[in-house]
Amino acid sequence: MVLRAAGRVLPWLALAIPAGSSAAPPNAEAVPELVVPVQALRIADDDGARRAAIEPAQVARWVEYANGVYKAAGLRLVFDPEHGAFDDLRSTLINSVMPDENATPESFRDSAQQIRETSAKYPGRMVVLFRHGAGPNPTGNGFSDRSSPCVVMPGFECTTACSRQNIALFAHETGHYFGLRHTFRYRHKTVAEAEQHLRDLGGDPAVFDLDGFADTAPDPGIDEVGCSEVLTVRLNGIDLPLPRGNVMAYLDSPTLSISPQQAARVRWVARWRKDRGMAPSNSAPAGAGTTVLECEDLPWTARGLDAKEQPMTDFGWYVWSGERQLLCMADREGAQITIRFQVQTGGRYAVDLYGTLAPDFGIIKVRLDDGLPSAPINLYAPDVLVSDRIPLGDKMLAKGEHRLTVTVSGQCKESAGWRFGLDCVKLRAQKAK
Ligand SMILES: [Ca+2]
Ligand SMILES: [Ca+2]
Ligand SMILES: [Zn+2]
Repeated sequence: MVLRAAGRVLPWLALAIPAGSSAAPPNAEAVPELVVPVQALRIADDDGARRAAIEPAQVARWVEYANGVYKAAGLRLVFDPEHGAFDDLRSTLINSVMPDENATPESFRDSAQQIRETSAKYPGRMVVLFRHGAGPNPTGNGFSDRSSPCVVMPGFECTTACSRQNIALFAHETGHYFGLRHTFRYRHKTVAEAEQHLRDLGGDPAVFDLDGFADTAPDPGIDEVGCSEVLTVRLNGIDLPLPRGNVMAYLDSPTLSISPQQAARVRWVARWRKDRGMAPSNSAPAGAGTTVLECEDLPWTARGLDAKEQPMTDFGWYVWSGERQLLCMADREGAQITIRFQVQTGGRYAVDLYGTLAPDFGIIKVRLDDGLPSAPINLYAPDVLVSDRIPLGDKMLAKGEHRLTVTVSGQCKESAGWRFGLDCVKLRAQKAK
């Protein structure tokens, strides 16, 4: 018996073959609209061969379908090929990128870098890369993730679900891009396989839940019922309703939608993306004259908290600087940490802090040397995300040692804790005035 851990956190690489077709249900509640422009790029190899089989009208159909699904989140994607939103790009590297469960940050490095550089050319837009795939035959799958700078898609007619063109694929990948996980944690071929696995896991169907949302049923992820109309499966005598009709399941349905909790998450992550140019990152390449100080590598002293270096590759690849942060495990207001760093060349610098947002993170204030504390910085997010650039202002920094003191100053009502994460500080040398 092979159990494929499809829900394993593989940032960027949430493989998707969802089923479904037709229109989405009407919007129930009125929420202020979040408008996101889509930038489509049709990829071919460096020599122009193996061009992805996608036309602007097909992108428009995928976008229209996704808009039906995400109307419940107040999200509207706008695709305007008449004004540059559809472009061609030659890159064998991007054209060949495929999700692979054996992928590692190292094996993905070159593709990730080129994908991020490409996406960065379209700030404020949701970049969608249509590529051919790794082999001579076109791929049918797509992928994205909340930490990804873009959505990666196949050609329109190259992807099928339940023997039909997969009109829901883009809506599904858009869900990943805006922070949604699958409804299932594992994939099973048959009901019997899921039954056995559930027994092995102790019998509580809650183990099948991946997304943490109470309003999406814990999905046993059974392939053999995907293209059926089965609404409930019985596992070890327990009747499990399937989340058929949910865009983040792999279950065929004439209509697809999102739950209220999914809608709230999409909205939150869409806001987070929009506020940061759509592709937030703590690890964008530093230009000349910029010094990157990794917080996890600097000496520190603390009062009222302990801190440790934390690898961040479980939460996203190539978005945290150095792929690690300094996790500060504060459990109360007033706890603080002081990080010391050296300035090699005295002068005026724009000082930027890059940190982490998480469900149990608090509100911090940051002080450089003996200066005034910053305005409160809220590090809460419903999922683990990068902060992107937090400007601390222009400062005169003399050659020698300096201190950055971070104090917990509060907690927003949604947060489950007082912790915080510091990724890096970037010092951008400013011209003398
Ligand atoms: Ca759930
Ligand atoms: Ca770091
Ligand atoms: Zn997926």
